[in-house]
Amino acid sequence: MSRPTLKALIFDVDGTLADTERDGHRVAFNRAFDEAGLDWHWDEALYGKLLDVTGGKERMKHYVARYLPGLLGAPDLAVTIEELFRAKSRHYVNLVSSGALPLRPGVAQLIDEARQAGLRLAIATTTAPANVTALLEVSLAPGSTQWFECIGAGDVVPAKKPAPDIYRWVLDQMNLVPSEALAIEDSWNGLTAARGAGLETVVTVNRYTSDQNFDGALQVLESLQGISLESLVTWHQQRPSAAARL
Ligand code: XBP
Ligand code: MG
Repeated sequence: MSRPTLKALIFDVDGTLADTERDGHRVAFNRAFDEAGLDWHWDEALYGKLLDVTGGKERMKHYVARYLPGLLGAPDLAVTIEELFRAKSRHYVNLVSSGALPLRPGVAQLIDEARQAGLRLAIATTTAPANVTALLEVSLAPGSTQWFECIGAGDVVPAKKPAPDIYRWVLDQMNLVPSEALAIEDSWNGLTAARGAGLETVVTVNRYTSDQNFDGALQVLESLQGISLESLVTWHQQRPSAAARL
């Protein structure tokens, strides 16, 4: 039986394309809290713990439940979180637009190589769509949003990573089976989501995720610097599930 060709790369955004968590989302959350007159502050260490929960609204709800349980019964908590989320998203887009969040090393080169080779590109992320567009347009290239055939982002599926739903949604939109694509992720939550959808996954760690468990990843890398498309194709062909079918 012939091995399925790699047809598509599906990229996570936060922590994978850029170090957006520490220098972007965290800063934007804190600006939203300040603006609202709240004394909440998420330092780097606390934010690392909060990253266990994906999704900004979900992360704030988790923070209240874990650290401020007295507020849980407040009748306007859901509204407050929605307002904070809107403010945080505005601050995040402003930060990205100022050029504060460059892509991680090797990302632009790999995307360029994949485009030249005719691979299909997609995004699977839990962050809001406007955040993805801002990062691509400012930190990758103007117009680069169009390079991605499918952008799965935010609340398009209710269950966020580590649930596999966002990857399943992207595969469905692109009419691909999992063996035809490769996911690129940075975290346990992301790896678990991608593997749950049947995708082989290359992990590129960052400071927040380097100690996480990446059992089941095809490769675990420090970054994508110097990683060629040919390497990805080779790893994809050699994946254990492909060997089992030969
Ligand atoms: C990204 C996230 C998101 C961002 C914030 O995870 O967990 O919650 O931190 O995004 P992944 P929003 O890289 O696995 O997609 O505030 O826009 O939800
Ligand atoms: Mg990520």
